[in-house]
Amino acid sequence: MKHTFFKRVLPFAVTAAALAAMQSCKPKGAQSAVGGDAASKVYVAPGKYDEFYNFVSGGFSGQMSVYGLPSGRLFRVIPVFSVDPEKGYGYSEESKAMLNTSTGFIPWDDLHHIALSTTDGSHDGRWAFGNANNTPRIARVDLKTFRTAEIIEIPNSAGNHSSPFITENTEYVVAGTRFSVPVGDKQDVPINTYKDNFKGTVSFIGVDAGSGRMNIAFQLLLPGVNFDLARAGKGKSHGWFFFSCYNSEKANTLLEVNASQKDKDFIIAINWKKAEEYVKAGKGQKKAVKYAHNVYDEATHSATSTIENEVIVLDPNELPDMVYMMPCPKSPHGCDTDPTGEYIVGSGKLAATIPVFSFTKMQEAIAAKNFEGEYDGIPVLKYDAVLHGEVKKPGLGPLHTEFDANGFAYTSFFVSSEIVKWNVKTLEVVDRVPTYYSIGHLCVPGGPTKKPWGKYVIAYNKITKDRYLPTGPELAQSAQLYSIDGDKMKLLLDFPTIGEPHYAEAIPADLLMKNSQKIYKIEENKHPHATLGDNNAKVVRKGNEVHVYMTSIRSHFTPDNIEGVKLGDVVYFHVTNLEQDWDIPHGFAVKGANNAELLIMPGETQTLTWKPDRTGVFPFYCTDFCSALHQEMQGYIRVSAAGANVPLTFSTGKTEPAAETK
Ligand code: RUQ
Ligand code: CUA
Repeated sequence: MKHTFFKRVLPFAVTAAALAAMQSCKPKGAQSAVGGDAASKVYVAPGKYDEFYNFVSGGFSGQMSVYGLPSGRLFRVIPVFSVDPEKGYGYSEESKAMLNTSTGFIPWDDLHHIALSTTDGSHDGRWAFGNANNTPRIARVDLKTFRTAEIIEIPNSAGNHSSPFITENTEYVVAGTRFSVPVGDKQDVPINTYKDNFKGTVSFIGVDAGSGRMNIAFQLLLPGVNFDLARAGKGKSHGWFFFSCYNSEKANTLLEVNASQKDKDFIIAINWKKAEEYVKAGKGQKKAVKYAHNVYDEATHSATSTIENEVIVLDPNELPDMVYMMPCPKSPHGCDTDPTGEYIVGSGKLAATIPVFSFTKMQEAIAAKNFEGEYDGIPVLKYDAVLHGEVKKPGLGPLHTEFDANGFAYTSFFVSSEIVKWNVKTLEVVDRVPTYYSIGHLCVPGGPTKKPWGKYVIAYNKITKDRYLPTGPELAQSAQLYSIDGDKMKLLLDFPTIGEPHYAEAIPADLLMKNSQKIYKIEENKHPHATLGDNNAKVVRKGNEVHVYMTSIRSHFTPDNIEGVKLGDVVYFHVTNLEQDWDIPHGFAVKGANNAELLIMPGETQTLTWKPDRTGVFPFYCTDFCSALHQEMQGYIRVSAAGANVPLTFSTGKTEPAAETK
């Protein structure tokens, strides 16, 4: 049970039956789930392509993984917030800066949610965003290269959970703080002064329409609650953003009890167009902060990290008509807007119903000032005035909702382990299927967009007890694929996933395939230590640094014999892969190095640093099976004593003895 709220839900599960279901983790009918034609529905014949890419959060692995649907085959793990020895990410000198933060290099984080970029509310296939939950950050992955292109840290935030949801044209990705914290100059305060000193923030991170470059456009200073999830308005509600929050009790201890006192928490509605106006009019306050902004440059194949010092903060207590609160039962997780943008669904983990709010009614209630009061100076709209209606008796522990193109919603139920399909207008439940077990998020391809692609709903489960071969105390994390083509949902496939899958998105394959990058052009390689051709390979000493300008091409390194390195030297292997063929990376590793290998794409340059700690001759080799002579792709580097007078030499294909060695 990886997810913290499991613990929180437990004592409050509404009925005894629910408790029983949770403890056994086994809904009825567990065995009878798969229909006879399921296999053919997920069979992708050898050599054929899948229909969708599924981008799945890797949870506490810190990465994003990419599966094909309907087959469930794993295609790639994209390193984002954690080092990845398979690809050298976080180990190569070029990539280290990607993991820099205001507190230095951090090799790990916890990625919960994915957002695929959209234009006019529909997937455009350009970028995937992910959140770092522990040290607040947002990453942008380039879907041409399936590589992390940028990471920006979020100041005044702690536990960046309510993130990275996006607006209709990817104007902004947002970051809502899970933990409220002391904000401003006074940070060192007693924890039990929470109610006075702790604040929540949400940040709007602008995304440049051309380059994708992120910048923190502004932050809103909000009450000290816990922000959970969010969705942008779309269509008629474009210009608004909706955030679910819990702990409106503002508890600072034993939240499982103390943050579950009130019947209702809130969905916070933010008019971000209004916020933009305030920023333009100079109404925001510039606050001193410190955060890292890391960018990977495709021309130099290198990341740089810049520490930024300022953020613009807007205070809704001083700037009216920007923030409203809608009461929402009880500790809402999901906060989802339907494809039309009219309906906002709050999934309260401890609630017995699913409230569906109407954007039109919300606008009317705001115009009529139909408020039931204030919360920290922010107007609270009357529940009945903004409610479209409630889905009655839907299940236990509603968590997250997605939509198809036909007016139906699909809600995951963590406690009762099921997906429930209901009609968004009439609020009638029309179908339900069990999940195995304890589903968290779910995903309908295009489900959060204006144009759902539909066809499947995928469950991302917390527990797989008895579904897979046992693998010791921890079992595989898992997803399940259901068809939603007909009136009834049908289970088609279980497939294991990496890390803990939280949220995921799926996008039609043809939107990405055609753009996929095959090589880095060697003539465009602007890496300062690139070696553009075998003839330019060399070894250069600079004080106690030895720079090896090395090339790799099937199936040798140039140079492959290096002498004259001395103890106390630091050796930099700058390896340029000269290949210009798709899918021909070379690897590089040297014996005794205290980091991982390099994996160098065609046309790319990457650097491995090595500080030898003893004298001798050390082999290096290519780690990626690149040709029939891959096993021959190797070399030696000799390390002599600090005072030795072995000259610096390098060669490839030379058999005569090197310069004398004393
Ligand atoms: S969440 S179900 Cu942190 Cu959205 Cu996990
Ligand atoms: Cu190059 Cu193996």
